[in-house]
Amino acid sequence: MPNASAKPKHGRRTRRRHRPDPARNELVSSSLESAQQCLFSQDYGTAFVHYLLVLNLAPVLKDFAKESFRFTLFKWAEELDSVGRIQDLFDCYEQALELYPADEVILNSMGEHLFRMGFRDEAAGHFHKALKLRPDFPEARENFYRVANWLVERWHFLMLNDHGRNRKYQQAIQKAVQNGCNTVLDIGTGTGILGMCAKKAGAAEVYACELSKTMYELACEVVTANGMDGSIKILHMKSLDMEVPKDIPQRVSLVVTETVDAGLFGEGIIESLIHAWHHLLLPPQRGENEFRDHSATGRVIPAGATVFSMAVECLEIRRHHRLCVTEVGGLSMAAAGELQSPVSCSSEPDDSMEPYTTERLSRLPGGYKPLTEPFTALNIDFNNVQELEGLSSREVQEIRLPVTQEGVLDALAVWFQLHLDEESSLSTGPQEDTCWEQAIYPEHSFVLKPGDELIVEVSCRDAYLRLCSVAVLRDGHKIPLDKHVDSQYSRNPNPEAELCSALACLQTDQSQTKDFCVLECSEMALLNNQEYHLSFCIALAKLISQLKVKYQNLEQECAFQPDPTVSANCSSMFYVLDVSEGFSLLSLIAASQGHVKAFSSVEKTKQQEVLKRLARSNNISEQRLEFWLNHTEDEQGMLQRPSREKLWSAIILDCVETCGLIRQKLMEKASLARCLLEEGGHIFPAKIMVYGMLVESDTLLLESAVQGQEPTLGFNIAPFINQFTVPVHVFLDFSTLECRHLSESVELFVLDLMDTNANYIHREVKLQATSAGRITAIPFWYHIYLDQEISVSTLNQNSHWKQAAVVLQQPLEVRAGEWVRLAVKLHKSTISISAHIENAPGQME
Ligand code: 44T
Repeated sequence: MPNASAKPKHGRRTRRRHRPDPARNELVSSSLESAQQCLFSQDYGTAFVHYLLVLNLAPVLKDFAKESFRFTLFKWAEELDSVGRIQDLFDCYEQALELYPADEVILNSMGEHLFRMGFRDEAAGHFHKALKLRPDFPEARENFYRVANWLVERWHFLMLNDHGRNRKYQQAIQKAVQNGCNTVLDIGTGTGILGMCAKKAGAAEVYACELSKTMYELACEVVTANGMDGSIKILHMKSLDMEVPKDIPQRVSLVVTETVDAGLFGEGIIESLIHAWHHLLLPPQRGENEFRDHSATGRVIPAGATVFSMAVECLEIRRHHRLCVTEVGGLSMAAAGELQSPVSCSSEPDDSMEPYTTERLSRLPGGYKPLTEPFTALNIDFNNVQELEGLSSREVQEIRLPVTQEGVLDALAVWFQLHLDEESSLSTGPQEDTCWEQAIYPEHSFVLKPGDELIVEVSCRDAYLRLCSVAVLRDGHKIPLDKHVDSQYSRNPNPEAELCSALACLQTDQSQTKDFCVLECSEMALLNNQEYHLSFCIALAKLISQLKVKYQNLEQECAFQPDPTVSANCSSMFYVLDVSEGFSLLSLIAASQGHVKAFSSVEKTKQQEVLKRLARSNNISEQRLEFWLNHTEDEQGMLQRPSREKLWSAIILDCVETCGLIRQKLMEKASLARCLLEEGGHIFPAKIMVYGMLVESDTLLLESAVQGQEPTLGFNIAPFINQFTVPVHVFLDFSTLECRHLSESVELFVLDLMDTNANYIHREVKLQATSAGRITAIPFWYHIYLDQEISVSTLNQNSHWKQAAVVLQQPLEVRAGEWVRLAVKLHKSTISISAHIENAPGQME
């Protein structure tokens, strides 16, 4: 909740039994009239107050006034939101819900506001409630699916489906408990699985803590369903806030935890364990030969970890972290300045930057090339508190690595071995058959040769392991690998850019200030997507030349028709509006065409500066490019008219999200945009064609839900966590997905943005299975048609888009040659698909 006072104020209004009362009736009817009048004159605040009065005085009118009341509430909330009166907004919703506690539309709408304000758990609660009230309410369902991914991250399914990992943890816990560790704390319990293992192994007391509210509630449900609610105490808190005896009665002899991410330390395990050793665990076992009384000493599972790393060349990583091209859509990028992804590889780390991203190396399109052998970057003993404490204050360690293969150093990949105890361990390495991803530390794209030695600095700061290749030893010389690498070594040279930035530093004499512009990884990949920009450039040039012809014809007509209103329309300036989200070069590409004034939606100052620099260096007059979000309070007004006489020649919409889904509200935006076009003007793209294919993929199933009928380690977990299964899987890389294709690709749907009314909302597609198998999913992607001829596929190798897939609830067995009927639905911007075997009506998805 935004704050405590936003809670429903029950009992504020006392309800009395109403007797006929003419004065009251008078008040009700006059208030109702006022409400309707205010609504008509768009004074929503006053209308809302009148409605509250009416409905509180005359509850019989609730059904009658419901629609108008909702409308008033939503409009008033919009206004409150736009002026930042958030508390008032939530108060209004609370009041509305007092009147209509079971109104799924109000609940859903409140959820949407909560979600936008960042209250995801609360939002999810509202969507869930709305959905329970009306399971076929598509808005609430879509919203719930959107938050489900945030609330219960998809890796929970992977981990629970990883039987090897489950069994190893279970055995290690069982052994420890049997050896006498009989009081146990599970830190970050998730679904409660490790805590339940400890209980089942015979531990006398088991405690568990979980900081996520959704996961905590899930753990409570699971533990109850397994008959352990009386014997495991679950706390909704971060372990760092736990105290003895306030939260647990005494110190425990065993802490079990799997609060590790792909980079090992990202979930804060070091800090949690230091705290646990000081406040929650019994003192550690000292000395090897000492008599071991496990109930009087403390220990941790996992006992420790070894972190490995390796230098790799990988184009896929490079294009998400560096500008790899010198020209984009006809523009020279030389003056772009330094563009960085949010993942820093600087030797002086910037705290605001994450040191790594994560990828499953084995699934990267185009693969990767190891340039060194794997090396041990760090060894850590979780049972040694001094060592844990020393980690962050430890000196930076320098490691020298022989380069074994020639290639471009794009990243250091990191994985680890988790030592559960002396005997058993789990590895998250790229070669293993595990569900784990590896941590990726992007580097400077420097060409390494066999015989070189790479110098890597390893340190630990702010609970992150930091790795950075700082220099290369070649022929006895040390070449530093920071930003200003000598371009003779760099495979990804942007020498002009370096010259420009060097010049800029000289001019301002601020050679020390780091001036760079941060772009999201997907924005960087977009910039590197030359095909998309070139297609756009051609399509726009085509449109402009068509419009020019139209104007020339008009001008000729004007010459014979000296009517001032007509000749005013014959001016030869074209207005292009780019409403892409985030960083986009398209406005500048538009402005580079003659006679175009372009409006960009780029908001961040640094990014605007990059566009301005590029405009200057590409000889585009500054007046040709405007950042309309900068100087308009009236967004709508601006959108509507670039100048008094003109409408837009082209409006560029950003139609597909990087994750592979159609952008929300795309069709609404397209309808609006269409009204703002001049005659002959275009929306880019003009249409989108959706393609799909039948596949059998176990990988997708493992990421979607806990599979199989067997209980997980003997516990009943699946039905609970599977409530958070969503039917559409996003951020998929179809080119590397382990799957069997069971059909050719087929056109599923066409979305016409130039004529949104022409779109169907339901379509049946029949396709023939090319081989026998189990249809588990239907991956889908788009051909984005900029105009009738020019299109870009989101499946292209250099695309910055990923794909999405509908995962069927029940796999569908199919024989080769059999026909499959797909029912494809589009609701707002959400695609849903169900599959049926033709001539077998009983079998349904
Ligand atoms: N993901 C691995 C990271 N927690 C696992 O709230 C591997 C990612 C992954 N609770 C693909 C594959 C994989 N006190 O529910 C979470 C979290 C909770 C705590 C209480 C604390 N100090 C903490 C710290 C974390 O612990 C749970 C598990 S964190 C594991 C992260 C399959 N992508």
